[in-house]
Amino acid sequence: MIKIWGRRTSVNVQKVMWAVGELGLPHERIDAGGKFGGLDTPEFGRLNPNRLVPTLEDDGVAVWESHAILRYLAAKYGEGTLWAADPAERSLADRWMEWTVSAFQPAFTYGVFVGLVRTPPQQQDRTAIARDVTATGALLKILDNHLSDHPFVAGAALTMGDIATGAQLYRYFTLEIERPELPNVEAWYERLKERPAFREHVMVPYDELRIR
Ligand SMILES: N[C@@H](CCC(=O)N[C@@H](CS)C(=O)NCC(=O)O)C(=O)O
Repeated sequence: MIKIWGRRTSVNVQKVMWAVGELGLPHERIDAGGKFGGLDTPEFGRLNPNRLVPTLEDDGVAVWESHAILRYLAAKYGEGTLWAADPAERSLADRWMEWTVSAFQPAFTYGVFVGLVRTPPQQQDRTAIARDVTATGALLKILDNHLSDHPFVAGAALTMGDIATGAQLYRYFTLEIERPELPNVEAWYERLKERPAFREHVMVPYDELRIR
C-alpha cells in the first residue's frame, strides 16, 4: 500500500493527499514533520535524504519533492485523467507546475504565508510582505488571464497541474491580504471547492501553524 509521510498542515503534503484522493488510491498517511517530528531518524533519512515532507513510498520506491510525487502518481495511476495523454496538454499542466514552484510559491507560500503566519508579529517585515503580496497578485493575474478560456489549467478537466497550483488557493483566499480582481481564478477556486478531495485535504485550517 502507498505510504505518505507528512502532516496535514503542510501545503506540499496537501498536494499529494489531494492527488491520492482524486485517484481513490488506498494509502496510509503517517504524521511527520512539524510538531510530529520523525524526520531525523536513520530510517526516514534513507527514504528522503533531505528529511522533508511529503515523502512517498510505493512498491519499494521512495519518491520525494511534491511535484515529483504528483508526476509519479499521475503517470502510474492517472493516465488520461491527472496525467493528460496528449503531450501538449500534459506540457501545459507541467508549465503551471514549474511556474508554481519557481514563481508562485516563492512569492506567496514562502513570502506572504511564511511572513504573516510563520513569523511572530513583532518580527514581521511589513515591507517585504507588502512586496510579496503585490508580486503574488501580479502572478495570479497571469494565471487569471490563462483561465479565461481554460476551466482547468491544462484544459477541460482537472490534471496534476491544478493540484500543484490550486493547493495554494485556500490560504490565498483566507488570509487578510489585498487581492486584485481575479474573476477566473475565483471561478476556478469555486470549481475546486466542489471536489471532495480538495475540501478534505486542502481546506485544512492553519491556525495551529501561527507563531505568536
Ligand atoms: N520542495 C519541497 C519542499 C518540502 C518542504 O519544504 N517541506 C516542509 C513542509 S511544507 C518540511 O518538511 N518542513 C519540515 C517540517 O515540516 O518539519 C516539496 O515540494 O516537497
